[in-house]
Amino acid sequence: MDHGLTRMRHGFLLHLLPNVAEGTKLLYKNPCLIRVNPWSILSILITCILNPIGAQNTFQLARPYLHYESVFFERSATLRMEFDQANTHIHYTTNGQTPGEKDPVYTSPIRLKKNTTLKARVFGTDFLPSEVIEITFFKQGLPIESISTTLPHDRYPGNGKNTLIDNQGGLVAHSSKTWMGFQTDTVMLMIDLAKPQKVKQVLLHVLQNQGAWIFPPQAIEVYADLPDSKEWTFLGQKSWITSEKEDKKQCLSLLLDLDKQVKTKQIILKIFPLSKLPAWHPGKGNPAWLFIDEVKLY
Ligand SMILES: [Ca+2]
Repeated sequence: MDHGLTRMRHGFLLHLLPNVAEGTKLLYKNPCLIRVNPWSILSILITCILNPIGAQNTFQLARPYLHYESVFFERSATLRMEFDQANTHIHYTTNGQTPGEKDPVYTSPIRLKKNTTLKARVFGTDFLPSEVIEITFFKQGLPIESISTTLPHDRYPGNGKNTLIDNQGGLVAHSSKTWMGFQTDTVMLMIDLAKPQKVKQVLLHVLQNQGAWIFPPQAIEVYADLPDSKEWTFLGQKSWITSEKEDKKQCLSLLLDLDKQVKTKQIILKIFPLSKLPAWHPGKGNPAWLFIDEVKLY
């Protein structure tokens, strides 16, 4: 999967940003959980025999809890972080850098007022620092009046017709009502803006949980209703490989930058879910699920 920035064939830039990893409160029941694997256990035993005093720093701390209502917000969002173990500190950054011990220490809830990617990591005496947890928050885009969608699957209807424009979402649990789940060959989203606006970006927020057969889409096409055309104007498309193995359950932000701004009141997104699960997957050959929780125009 192409993380980062990819030049699109028809004039878009696409950012595929890993958003929420596994560290939400829903998934981390035990913040003090220590991660080890068989090789590290063997390593610890050898280290204990050779150097009993220095053995403890072989253990790695788990990542911190993140508490938030949604990664989407109108005016501001509040993020609370937690790690309940003595002699540990959460360090974080908002500049894209990997947090180190010289970066700010989390002491109280953080209020965010603009699009922000936050990275956090736990440090503690005698332990290896945790892995980095990363989350991106998104401010309200252009005011959307309504949205029509392909009917979602009966089991994952979301939370009503405004599910994709209600500023709720960003939870990794696919059972959350914030997700609309689709298992079909094409998903259409017709977005009506409150008034004609210059649109330069489209954001689609999706889930990746390969164990539950949920993959990002393999392609998106964008159309706009422009005043000088009687038909929908094709603005471009992007396709990419989404079938590579990824163990992490995470939200992904698909951000499409239009090269030129178009003024329109209606946008259609034609989204193509992954049609066949890859050969390495237990469900190989079957269609993948597509889970979407929010769409935004900027
Ligand atoms: Ca939503």
